[in-house]
Amino acid sequence: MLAPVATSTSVRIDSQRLWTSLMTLAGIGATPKGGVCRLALSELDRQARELFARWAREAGCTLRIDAIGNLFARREGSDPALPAVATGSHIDTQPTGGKFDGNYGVLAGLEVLRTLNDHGVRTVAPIEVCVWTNEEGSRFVPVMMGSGVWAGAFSLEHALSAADREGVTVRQALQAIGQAGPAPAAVADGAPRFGAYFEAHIEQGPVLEASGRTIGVVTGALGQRWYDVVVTGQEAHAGPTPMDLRRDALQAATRLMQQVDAIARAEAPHARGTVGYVDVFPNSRNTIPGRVTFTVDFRHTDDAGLQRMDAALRTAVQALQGARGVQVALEPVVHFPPAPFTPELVARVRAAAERQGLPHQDIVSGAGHDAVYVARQSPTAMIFVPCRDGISHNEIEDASPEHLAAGAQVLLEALLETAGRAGGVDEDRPRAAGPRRDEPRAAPQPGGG
Ligand code: HGY
Ligand code: MN
Ligand code: MN
Repeated sequence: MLAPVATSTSVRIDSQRLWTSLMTLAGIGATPKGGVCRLALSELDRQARELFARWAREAGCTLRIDAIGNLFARREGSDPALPAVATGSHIDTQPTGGKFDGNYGVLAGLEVLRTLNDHGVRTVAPIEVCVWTNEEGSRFVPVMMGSGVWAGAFSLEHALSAADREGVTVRQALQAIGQAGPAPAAVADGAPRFGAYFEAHIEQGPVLEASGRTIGVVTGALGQRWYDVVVTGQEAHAGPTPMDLRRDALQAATRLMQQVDAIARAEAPHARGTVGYVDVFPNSRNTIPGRVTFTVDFRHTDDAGLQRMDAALRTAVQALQGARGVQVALEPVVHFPPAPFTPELVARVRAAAERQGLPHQDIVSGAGHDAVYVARQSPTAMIFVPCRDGISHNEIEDASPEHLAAGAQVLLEALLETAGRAGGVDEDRPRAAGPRRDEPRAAPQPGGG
């Protein structure tokens, strides 16, 4: 990893251009309530990828796409043999997602490249902005899919064969939108590691706003365990069937769902437990439900805690098995332990916030991020900014241009310090006249700057 070079810079990101780019991207999949619904590998995801690719090319980047659809926009440095210093996030959203979850990290990275172009700054190491496939895990499981394949958390085949609730596989969806690329998807198969990776993201919780801080210096992220649960009873008529002869899948499932909440509360304040998806079959008001499918999302600050929650859930399932004439199937679908980020890079983020005079605090991420898997292969850190009322995974998700700009400036500082600065400002480079706000300037060509 490169030793730090510049400790501060007069190279300032363009807040208005960042905001305009965010609002332009948010127009793809915009919802009436002001959010974004852009599911992974959908037509809307394709449109958003195309827009990002156009912007990245206009900024002088080359584009690489791998076999799971991860996109890498590369700005060359003076020493292309060095591992890239990378940033990025995701542009797929929740069904009732917001404008900033993931999108901010990708566009903050692009804004850094545009700003370096504006100032004719060449770095020593190349910089790459990543768009990771299917971070949300809403349409396709596992979550953080593209970064998980890249890091070796699961195989490319495991990811490609994952299917959505309509039975469409990731492989089919990638083909349908033309996003299956030729580059190797896993580090183990030759995908390049990074010299360092920094991801900017909204906090998606209330801590920074409540404490009046602008920057979250993210030290790590909670571990997670996800499950699919199927409770099987027997459909029967709601009228003639006596209460004690019913095999009511929904009544049994709701008891288990209550247990999910109780198991997490028993580990408070270090744990989270959520049932986010429920499907009742046949979902008819006068038929006793014969089958209920639901999801469990457990999180914890330490893996032993996650282990206890797993054991408690299995005990609850066991106790329900056979009771009330139902069968319960529990399938683990995601498990990753808590992820600490790289102290040296975390310190670099903290120092950059301090140099900018930005109020900051250390924080652990409750949300999973691609950085969690990237940290398995490359030195990694994250930068958080507040979001309004701590609300995310909600169409009202909001963040202030000032906070978003501050986070992008900290990102620029961290990237520039880590990638190293190859030379002075290219003074004779004509500074483009005021472009359309989201029209970036081309990168300095190799040999210039
Ligand atoms: O679930 C998460 O934490 C992330 O939004 N995928
Ligand atoms: Mn996210
Ligand atoms: Mn999310």
